[in-house]
Amino acid sequence: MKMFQKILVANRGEIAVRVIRACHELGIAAVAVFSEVDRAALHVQRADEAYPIGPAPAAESYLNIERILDAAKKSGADAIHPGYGFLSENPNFARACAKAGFKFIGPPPSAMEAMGSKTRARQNMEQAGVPFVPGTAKGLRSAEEAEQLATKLGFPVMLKAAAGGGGKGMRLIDKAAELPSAFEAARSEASRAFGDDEVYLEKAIVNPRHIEMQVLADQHGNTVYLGERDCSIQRRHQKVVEEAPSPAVSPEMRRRMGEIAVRAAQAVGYTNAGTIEFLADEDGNFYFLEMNTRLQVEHPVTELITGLDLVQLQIRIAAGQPLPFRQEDIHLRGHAIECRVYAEDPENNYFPSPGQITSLTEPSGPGIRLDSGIYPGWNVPVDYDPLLAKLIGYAASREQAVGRLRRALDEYYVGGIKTNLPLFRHVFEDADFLAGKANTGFLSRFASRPQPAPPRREEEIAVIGAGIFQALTGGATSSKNSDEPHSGPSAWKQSAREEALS
Ligand code: MV4
Repeated sequence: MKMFQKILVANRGEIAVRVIRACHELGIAAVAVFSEVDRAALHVQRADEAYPIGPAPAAESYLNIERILDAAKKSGADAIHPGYGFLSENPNFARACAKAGFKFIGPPPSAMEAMGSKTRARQNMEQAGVPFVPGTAKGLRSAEEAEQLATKLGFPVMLKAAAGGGGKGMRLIDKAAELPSAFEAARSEASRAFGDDEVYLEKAIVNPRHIEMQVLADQHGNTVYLGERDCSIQRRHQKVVEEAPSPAVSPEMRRRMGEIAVRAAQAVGYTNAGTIEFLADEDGNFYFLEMNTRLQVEHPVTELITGLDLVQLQIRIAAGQPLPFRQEDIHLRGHAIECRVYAEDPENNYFPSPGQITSLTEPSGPGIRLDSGIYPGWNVPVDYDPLLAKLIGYAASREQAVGRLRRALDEYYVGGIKTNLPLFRHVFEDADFLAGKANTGFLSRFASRPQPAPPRREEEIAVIGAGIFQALTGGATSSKNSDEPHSGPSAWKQSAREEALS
């Protein structure tokens, strides 16, 4: 199989940098595309060549198939990697790439479509013998039908949009009386949001965990699973902390879940990297939720515990190479936890906090990986998802991985904009999290509890301390006798700490 010479990365931010790195490690040239506000972005700097694709709005740039293909033609790329988000799960884009002569690094468009509608996915899973949440595999025709089925299923039930996903168009219904209005509302919302008013019912799983299984399939009929990720710590359906392996999955459950995920992928002729999402209840039962037909944000935690490079494997698979291992060759080792660092203000309802990064200190050292898309001076645009970087801690045990992340968070400083870094410091002190008991309700319970003030940055402590020292001593230099042994933090630093923590 001939390996690609040049790959265009149809994305931006940290994932574009990630894919460019994989290309360079394989000796493949990388082409970046950028919108006007991304002209100076890190992924543009890291690529071998870069092409403008339009103004800031995604619809006129990163979602513009024609402009991306124009850039691919100009660059002479052989293949296109979509990253995640944007066009990564768009079958028309995958088809347009192939039609224009570029290999799309991802699944066949038919597999995307088989999993794109949640009811079609459920029908496919039913045929494949994959357990899915009890409910209707087809859309509901009327509120009356919804009421009959809901009564049969037993309340509470979940009303969901077939074209939805990620929690959009979903409603929890506790009793029959709520159904007629909820049914009409869900249909009109689905029609507005997705242009498809099909809605269906599921038995509601109370306090579920979101556990997803990574699968990898080549073009020669080999499909393997690479272990699960626990993504239960989410805020408004946005994942915040992900980890592998899941504290709630035993080796036996992993094997069962993995084999079912492989069956699900094979049922739709899947190739390349994909993820089967499950809901797990408190009794260890798990149910197919949906399939993500793309590489996911949280792929690094799987890479760290398997020792595999998923992006390089995606490229090899797209180039026609067979998987270089079998299922029995895959062994999980250690524990990895990922923090998604967002440009959001925790003290203002996590609203996006765009703007210029005036200073940046990034963590490193043992067991720390940082997939970052920013640099000092970068102006975080308001036009896109506010993900800045992913901070991942890896160690032999979950406890050690948490300890590494606590240390790395103390080293991490982003000046000029607000970030959600303080949130992780609190999560990694929480008893339920430390006990591995976090389910999808964790963050909402967590948010309702009073949080200690965020620790101040050394820099801020130093400035405060200097001011206090100046006030206390009228500006004299340290009165310490230079040959006295240093006895702990200096007075001004200590007083600054006391002031900062008051
Ligand atoms: C559910 C559920 C409980 N029961 N379905 C949310 C987004 C989408 N992936 C499916 N989701 C859910 N579906 C049934 N039958 C609870 C959720 C859910 C959830 C799932 C995974 C991760 C976070 C979540 C947060 C709220 C609700």
